[in-house]
Amino acid sequence: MEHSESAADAWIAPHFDELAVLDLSAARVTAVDRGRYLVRSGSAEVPAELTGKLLHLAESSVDLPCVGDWVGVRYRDGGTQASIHTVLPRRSFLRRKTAGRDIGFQMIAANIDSAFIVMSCHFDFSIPRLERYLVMVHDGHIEPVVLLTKTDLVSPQALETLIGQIRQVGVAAQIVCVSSVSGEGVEQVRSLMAAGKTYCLLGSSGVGKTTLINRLLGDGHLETGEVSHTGEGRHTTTRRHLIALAHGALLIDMPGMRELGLLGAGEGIEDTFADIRRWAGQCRFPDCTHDSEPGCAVRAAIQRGDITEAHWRNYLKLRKESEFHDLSLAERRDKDRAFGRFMHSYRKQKGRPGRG
Ligand SMILES: Nc1nc2c(ncn2[C@@H]2O[C@H](COP(=O)(O)OP(=O)(O)OP(=O)(O)O)[C@@H](O)[C@H]2O)c(=O)[nH]1
Ligand SMILES: [Mg+2]
Ligand SMILES: [Zn+2]
Repeated sequence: MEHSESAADAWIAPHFDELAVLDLSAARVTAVDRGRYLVRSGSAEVPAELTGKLLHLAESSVDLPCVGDWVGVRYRDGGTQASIHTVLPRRSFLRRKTAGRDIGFQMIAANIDSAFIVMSCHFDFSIPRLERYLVMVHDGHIEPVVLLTKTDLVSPQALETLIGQIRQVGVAAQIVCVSSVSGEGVEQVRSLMAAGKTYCLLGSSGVGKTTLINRLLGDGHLETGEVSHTGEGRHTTTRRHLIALAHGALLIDMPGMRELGLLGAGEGIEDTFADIRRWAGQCRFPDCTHDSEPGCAVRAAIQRGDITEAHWRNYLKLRKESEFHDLSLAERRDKDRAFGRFMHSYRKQKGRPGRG
């Protein structure tokens, strides 16, 4: 069976044998665009569509393939088309609450080893937003790395201050400073990416994600905004795409996310705010609400300046938001209805002549 035989893929290998029994081949989803897919096995990338059975068995959109998924496919038309029969288990994932009034989750990408959280040190720098991305990444069992881009637009002292602000909120992840204009840090980013492993770039629109990928590719074949000297860019990336770099690492470019919803799991929050959890463990009362109890270690830490007030407020905010989004039964029914509408439009689109 054809697949890249690197150690990074070892976890998925047993599933390939299961596929072989079903006479299916393993492939990786490299792009998803409104119900249309691209899958790759080896170096060939072909269009693919879902089988009716997979659609029928899916209980929510979370069960459908997303970028980075390993899937079981059957090729047809001389290998120029594929049908996706099954989605293999995910080792890690990025997901968010679906936008709008429908309650549920949207899978953004799967099977990512490490996520680069990209923030421009010029116009986009925001600690609360960084914390939000960190929660999402931790929740999906992915290792975060922070990339500070457009360093050519700030002084070295200003950059030091920004790094200090990140460290102050207890972020232990590696921080890499990059400028796609001067080239600073680009080779460092490349050296962090191992052959056969999968990475993604997460961050607001215009922070320079695609520009960096083009630097890494060395040929600029992905479209970006016009080069601008103010650092504000125009938005161009409209879909997620898994790209193979020359040295064998895989990288997913993402459109900037406008609405970054949270999920109903506290795990990512507890990991991201580990410093607060540490202090909370030292409060006199185990059920301390860190409000007005005596012997509260959290409030003491804030007073001493070990935790900033803003860091604490953002923790409370994100925790409240995640509790709020835990699905009640009634909400789940709404979600199922929303999924039904999605399936309806998907089937209609699939049935349209001249498509897929
Ligand atoms: N000064 C400076 N400008 C940069 C740098 N990197 C990117 N830019 C500019 O920033 C703008 C946006 O860059 P993109 O790479 O398209 O940003 P993106 O993060 O891919 O944006 P979306 O695709 O919308 O999510 C463009 O005008 C780039 O030329 C940098 O290191 N320094
Ligand atoms: Mg882009
Ligand atoms: Zn307390």
